[in-house]
Amino acid sequence: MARKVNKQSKQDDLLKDVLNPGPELTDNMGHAVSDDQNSLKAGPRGPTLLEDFLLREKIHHFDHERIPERVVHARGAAAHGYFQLNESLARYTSANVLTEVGTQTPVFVRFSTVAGSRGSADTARDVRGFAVRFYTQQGNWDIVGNNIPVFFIQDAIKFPDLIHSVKPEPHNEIPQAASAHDTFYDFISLTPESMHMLMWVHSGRGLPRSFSMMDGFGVHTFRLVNAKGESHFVKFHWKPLLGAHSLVWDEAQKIAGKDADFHRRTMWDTIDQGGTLEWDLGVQIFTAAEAEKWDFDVLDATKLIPEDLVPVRRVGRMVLNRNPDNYFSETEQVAFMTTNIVPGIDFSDDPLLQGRNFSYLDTQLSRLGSPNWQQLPINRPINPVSNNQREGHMRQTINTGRVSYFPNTLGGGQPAEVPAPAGGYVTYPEQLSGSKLRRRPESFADHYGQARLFWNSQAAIEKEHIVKSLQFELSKVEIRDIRVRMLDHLEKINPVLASQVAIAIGEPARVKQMAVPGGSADSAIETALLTTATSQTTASGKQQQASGLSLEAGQPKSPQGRKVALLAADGVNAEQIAAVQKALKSAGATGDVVGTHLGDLGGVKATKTLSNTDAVLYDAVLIPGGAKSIQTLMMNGDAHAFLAEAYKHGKPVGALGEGVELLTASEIGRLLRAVAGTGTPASSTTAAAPGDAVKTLSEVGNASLATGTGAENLAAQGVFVGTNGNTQNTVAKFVAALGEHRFWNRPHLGQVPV
Ligand code: HDE
Repeated sequence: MARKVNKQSKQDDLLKDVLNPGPELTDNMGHAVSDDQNSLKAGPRGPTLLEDFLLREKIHHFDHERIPERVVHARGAAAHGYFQLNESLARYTSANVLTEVGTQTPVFVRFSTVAGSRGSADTARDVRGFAVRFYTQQGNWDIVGNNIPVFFIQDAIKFPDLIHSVKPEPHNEIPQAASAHDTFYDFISLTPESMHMLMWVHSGRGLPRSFSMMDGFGVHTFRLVNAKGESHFVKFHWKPLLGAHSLVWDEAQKIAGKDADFHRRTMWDTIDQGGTLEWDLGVQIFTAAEAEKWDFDVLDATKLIPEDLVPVRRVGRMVLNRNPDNYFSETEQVAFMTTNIVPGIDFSDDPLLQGRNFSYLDTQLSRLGSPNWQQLPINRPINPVSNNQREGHMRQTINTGRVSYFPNTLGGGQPAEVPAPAGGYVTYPEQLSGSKLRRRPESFADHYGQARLFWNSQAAIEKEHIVKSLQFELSKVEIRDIRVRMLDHLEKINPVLASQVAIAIGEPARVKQMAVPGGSADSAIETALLTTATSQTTASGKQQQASGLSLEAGQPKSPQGRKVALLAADGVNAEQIAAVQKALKSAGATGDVVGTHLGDLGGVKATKTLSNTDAVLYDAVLIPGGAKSIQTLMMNGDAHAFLAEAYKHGKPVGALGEGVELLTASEIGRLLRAVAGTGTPASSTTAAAPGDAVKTLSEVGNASLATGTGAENLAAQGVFVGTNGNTQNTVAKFVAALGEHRFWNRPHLGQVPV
């Protein structure tokens, strides 16, 4: 049964079905077509004839080109790659894919949003699907996971309610791909078990920067079973090599309009240009006896196992390196199933997982229309399939012989059963007893402990983003009772959180002395309040904070995969652009020259324009020098807006030579002058007045900004200025800052008018 695989195996298998365009046009029955432009008519202006089989076949096929989109996770994109094991888990499992160090098992991975339909935008606030198919030697293994380690509900029977509530409302099909509406919060506010996941969705986790910058989780507890039949529990993790990083809400909404394909395009372009997306596979392995001691239940999918309780062991690496050849045949037709497991891996009794085990097989029939969907190229395993199943719609295989039953003698007793020692799948013989009943266990009863743990573990800026997100979403809920019910839950997580949200939606604060929300960015008082706002929790070994929950702590930092906009017009300093491009390339980042027009700007080619792209599509912006270029950009409102927006979203901003003048004159110039002159006035409330005369930043404090304290003050907040003699140093610092992702210590961000 088992077949040796290597990272090429699935591609070779798919190649059997790959069809390249031939030189001559035929219909589907192989008849050569002489005219594909005109239907058959009675006279050139007469009616079309029914006997036009070419017209009928072509339109018939077209009429049936769609299949039902996924009920959930309809919007997605996928890539091929491989998984390589670096540390054997033979002590725990007999699964070849987790015991054979060095084997490169082909994978196909699909990322998705949940709520939106197939044509919705990539950057909706939502949990992301993270479904991995391993084409192993022992058959397909799917980890059908998410980028958030917990789920909204504990029992599968609530899933249709959850999804109905978040989907567009049934009477008017509004809103698309958004949870900010009454039915969702009506359901959620009556389902306290969802509070933990709700906190995750409102954090940056609901707005990943890219697929390659998200964690992945198997969510449920699974079982590993070794060759001796011993069982351990396991949680699966995917840890991105680039670290987990997120967008901010204002940015995500704008990207949805500027480039609805933002995430799928980023993945496609990365791979198309020879790059990869990479994660480590991590496991948390523990025994049933250990699980007994914890004050949460490992069968409850609304709980995670803090990494401080069971460290995540990294055992292998997944690399995505090949784009699909055809979106429909591969990404749309791939049918993941939680029941695709291999010997050595088994289920736990998590009631959500148990329900999923029913659902995925069932859903494939309505999506793909036939019980033979397993024969589709993307779904079939690499190792041979051999059984007595026959017929059904669209059967692809031609099974020979007269025997399609077992036991038999006419077929020589084949295909024969495979005993466990030879690799046959055997379910772990868990001892079970109990009455049949519809009841939640007591151990599933705490709904707030881990929500508090998550809240406590967030940096102040992350708490601020959670507050802002809840303010936004609840302000869209029209029924007041629902809003107030939500505040009651939030108060149980943290009273300051509840109060900050309350004030913004016109309700009384739940604690005294609240700060008035500062609009799109927090006031210093608000930030200070949030920093100290923690809640006691007894959940999870009495820990008050846990590692791995914050995006601001312990994430790898790298300029790799980052995209920079270089703003330019005719006469831009071509040498500077070449130097910046070189530095970006060697750091694994890319730079687009964004011009006032496409094409030649004088030794430099613009590949984007100020009107066809936007700051939200980049990780940073840099203004190279060139007196003429700066003169033009100075008069260009889009260039000013570009800078202001990048600055407001915390992104690195750089200016070289004459480019510093543009930075100075831009909307953020006066804020920058305050920063340069006074250090880091994060807690200061005195910005330079709007009318302050600002000539150049280099006048600040009589210091040369390329080297002096003014420059240091700016650099600490992700702003890099370099005079013509000192651009090299500035470029190096700017490129390194890309790895910092965002600079939230900038004062007065609320004053930036974008
Ligand atoms: Fe799914 N889910 N789900 N789900 N799910 C589907 O299967 C379902 C759940 C997840 O890229 C569907 O083939 C039920 C949790 C991903 O193709 C459907 C329940 C988690 C994907 C379905 C859950 C997931 C799906 C729709 C509650 C994270 C996309 C089409 C018991 C661990 C896979 C399909 C892809 C897709 C049912 C809960 C992840 C309808 C009934 C929890 C990543 O069968």
